[in-house]
Amino acid sequence: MSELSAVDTEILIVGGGITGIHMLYRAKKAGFAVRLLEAGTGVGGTWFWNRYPGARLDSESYTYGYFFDKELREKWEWSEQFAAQPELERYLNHAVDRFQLRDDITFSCRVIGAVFDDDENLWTVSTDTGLTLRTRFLVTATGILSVPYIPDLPGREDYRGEQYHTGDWPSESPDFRGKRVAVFGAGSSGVQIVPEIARDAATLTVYQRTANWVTPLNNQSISPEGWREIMTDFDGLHRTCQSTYGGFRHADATQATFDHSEQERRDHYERMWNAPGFMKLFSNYADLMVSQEANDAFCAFLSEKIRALVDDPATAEKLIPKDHGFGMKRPPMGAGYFEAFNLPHVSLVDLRETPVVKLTESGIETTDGEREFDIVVWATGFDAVTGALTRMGIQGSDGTTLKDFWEDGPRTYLGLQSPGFPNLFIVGGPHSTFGNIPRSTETHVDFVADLLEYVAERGINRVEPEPDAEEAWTAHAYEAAAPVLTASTSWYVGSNIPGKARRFLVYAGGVHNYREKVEQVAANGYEGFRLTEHAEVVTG
Ligand code: NA7
Repeated sequence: MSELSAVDTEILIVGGGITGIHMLYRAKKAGFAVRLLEAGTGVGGTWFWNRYPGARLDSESYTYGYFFDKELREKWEWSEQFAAQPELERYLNHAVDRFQLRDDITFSCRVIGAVFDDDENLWTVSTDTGLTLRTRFLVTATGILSVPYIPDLPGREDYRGEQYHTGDWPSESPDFRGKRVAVFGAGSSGVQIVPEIARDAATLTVYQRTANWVTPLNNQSISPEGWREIMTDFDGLHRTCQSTYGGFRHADATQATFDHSEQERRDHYERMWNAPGFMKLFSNYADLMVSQEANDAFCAFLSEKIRALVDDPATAEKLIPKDHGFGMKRPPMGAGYFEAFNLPHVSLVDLRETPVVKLTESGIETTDGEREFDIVVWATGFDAVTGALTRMGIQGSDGTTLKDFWEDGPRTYLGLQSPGFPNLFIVGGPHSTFGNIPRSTETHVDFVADLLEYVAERGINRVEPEPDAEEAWTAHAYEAAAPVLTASTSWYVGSNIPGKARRFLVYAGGVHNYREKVEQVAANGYEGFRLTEHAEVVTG
């Protein structure tokens, strides 16, 4: 690769999660001078910070892990269909060591500013350690769920007990034994942590604002025979994941809800209830997410299940969502969530009936009175998708910040670049497909790594999207979301963060279609990107 003067590194990657590590591997293999900056003390990203009890995948482990290296695939034997956080963290550390990437990572180093030099076509990146680096290309792999959000409830600073956010969990996990614990939030994190805390705590009170359609994850350990079967055709498994809407191994549904008789439908729903992970969303009926009537039919079935699982009918009714259908928010999957409410020391506070008045020194006061707690757990989500990027102090070629540029919602070409921010690539950010995240971000990593090799071979030192291409892709991203049934409150649309623009943040066109699209863009000489050698435009 070319020698560049006044540059500390050719490629600087921000974020050492599953995507950043993959990007580092590809960049290093291509021979670039590359460095990765990571805020944590270890690798893992989401799987480093979310180390709360019960944190677990709901994508099948072997379809979530890397496919790019045959030996890595075959030598790492996953113990469960849906691995728990510690196994994921071990796996990512294993990958880093196997490919000798650790020395290329600077840990405990958070990016706080990135300013583009329009004359030199370089980024100057500053960090909270005082380290400043000049780089030709800046690649962010900061994750879509990496900025924890704690609601600004009155009196939070008065509360004297312990408090933790699931997305920023201490390495020394708190001891819940004999403690009075409150949990806020009933998303995936709340649903995973509640049964774990219920096991140990003296009392557990769940503060629920919105009930969620929680379905069983149906996890299992993987037997040696099961593993041999998975190993027989890893390439086929990879192809399957890349050819489905959500990047999973589960076939996309083809039948419509009301093509089946009532009995057939019941049997099908029962199969879905007992199916692993996201099969119950993607292999359900094809009209589940576009027809309200179809969605209502599945929700009626799920409501019956909740009523059967929860002993107290009044509690069961509170746990049944009334304001959105299945899949319209990210559906949590768990084990023993509803059952936890049958335990005598576990109770539910419905914040719609009795809202929080304030936190006090010793607990939480709602309109129903005060309860005292030793520990409060915030499972209250993240400033999702754009949060990490708009906080990074990114300033483009004319001084505009990315935060301002995206004030009314993200604007991107292919989710990868925004005009005015040359040489900045976002891998796994807004307008990126969702579902089985690594299957979505591997497309980004492959595309960006290929593009960087392409430009390096041609002496091109500036890559940015054509404004028309950005406009068309942004419009397309919003159009693709239009037919999909979505809850009005969800991180999908940014509504969980006060003041955030309400825009559909991810790309609803499907992992398979997205991959086809970017392959076509590359085959057409990276159409939509303006590639510049010094001051002169050479292609685009
Ligand atoms: P989520 O899915 O964003 O869930 C956050 C939860 O916190 C949700 O139930 C919220 O209720 C609740 N919340 C937020 N603010 C409040 C206040 N002020 N009071 C009470 N409850 C509140 O985050 P998770 O960490 O569970 O999951 C994030 C992703 O990780 C998940 O989608 C998977 O991809 C993995 P609301 O529904 O907004 O009323």
